[in-house]
Amino acid sequence: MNRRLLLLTFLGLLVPPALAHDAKVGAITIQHPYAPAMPGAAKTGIVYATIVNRGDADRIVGATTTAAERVELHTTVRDGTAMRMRAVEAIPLPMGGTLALQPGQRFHLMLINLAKPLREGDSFPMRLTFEKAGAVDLTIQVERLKSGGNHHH
Ligand SMILES: [Cu+2]
Repeated sequence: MNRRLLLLTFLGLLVPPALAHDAKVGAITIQHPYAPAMPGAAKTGIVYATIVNRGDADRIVGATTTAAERVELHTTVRDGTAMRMRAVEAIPLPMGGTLALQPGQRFHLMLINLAKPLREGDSFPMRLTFEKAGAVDLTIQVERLKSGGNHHH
């Protein structure tokens, strides 16, 4: 490999756009973190991502962002015929497993009291903290949610 190609690789310029959005900390890869665009003046938002863990079990123990007053770790629980969200202290990440923080799945990240509405095309920073792997800084892209998502708020 010549020096120029090596340099480009190092700078990440050869990484396909779809992969450039991922973040890594230790054995954990955070794939495509995004927030659905919200209609009107919604004061809450959601952050989704797929988290792939090639190491030991870990837990998400917190998240912060400048885009909202606080971030809660949410689980969705069935309550009779309704689905309700509840804040939890941590979201478990199985050893060598994948955690889908996605519409219709068990866990997601909730943005409480947004600084401004989430509009398609915007992005904002978020720091996600794992109990063992530590903190990782993400860029969350605001995207229009694909059909099929039916998260209730
Ligand atoms: Cu929620």
